[in-house]
Amino acid sequence: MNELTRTSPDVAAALQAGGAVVALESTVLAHGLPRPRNLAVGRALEAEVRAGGAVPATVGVIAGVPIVGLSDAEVVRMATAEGVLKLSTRDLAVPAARGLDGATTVAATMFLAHRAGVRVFATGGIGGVHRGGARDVSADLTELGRTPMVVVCAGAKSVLDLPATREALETAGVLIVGWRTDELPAFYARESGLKVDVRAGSAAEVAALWKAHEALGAPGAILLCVPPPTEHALPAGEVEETIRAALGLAEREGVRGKEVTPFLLRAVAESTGGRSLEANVALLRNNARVAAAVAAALA
Ligand code: PSU
Ligand code: MN
Repeated sequence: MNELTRTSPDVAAALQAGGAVVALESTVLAHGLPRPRNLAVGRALEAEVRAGGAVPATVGVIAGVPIVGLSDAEVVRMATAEGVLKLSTRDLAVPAARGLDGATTVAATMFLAHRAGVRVFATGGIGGVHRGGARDVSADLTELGRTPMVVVCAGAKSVLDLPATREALETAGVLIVGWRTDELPAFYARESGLKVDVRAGSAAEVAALWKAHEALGAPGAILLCVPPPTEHALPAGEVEETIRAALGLAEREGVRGKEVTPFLLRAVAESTGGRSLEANVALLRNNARVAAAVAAALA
């Protein structure tokens, strides 16, 4: 790492010892989940990683310093402060130059965590190709194509164009691995009708894939897609209906750019009476558990 960024002492020590470390993002805390639930979830994700025998490294920018391994006080700040920026990789210079706080998306989290030496990262759903004619494509796809890490997710967020996102992942050179499934999960729902590239049945299998990927010097990520837990997953048909309504609302209100994803997640949570929020939290926790197991298998 360079002098602009900081790795917390416990994360640095774990990496030094070749131990298991799991990166976590902060945009989901600052912008993806409602307050005050967001803070509880941030802490719960770290606890899941620890329970799985790995060290959590939540990533974010505090007063201009990108940090891999936020302290609890810094996680609180991400979850409660006003005006926390939403940062993709291209944005990192802005808070760094101006001393501002910012939450890192999948892309920026990968960029920082990889440079710190972290190999496994857990999130909820990655960004991707949005529906409609705006040609809104998340920079998560670009980063996934160039940064070698195991990224654990529940697929791409259901609000996206999933077939187009799947194609874009292929073009970017991202291997899509299904965790005990042949079907790409669809974030809130377990089914998408789309296939993964390869199935893995255990953390050891994922670790073997990763080791081969690394030994080959392959540039991009391995995207490990874990279906949301059955008890909280929403039926695919219901998800589709609520998303169409949310997209119509976004269109009418003229929502654009980086506001789109948080807006849609909020709208879907409202129209499902909070059930989509429970699915989101359950899949985040589940992904943290799976990521810890993968990190432990790699350590
Ligand atoms: N997963 C969640 N909730 C979220 C996100 C992921 O369960 O809010 C965030 C991630 O940080 C991801 C971002 O990188 O949404 C994508 O935003 P955009 O579509 O604007 O690129
Ligand atoms: Mn976008």
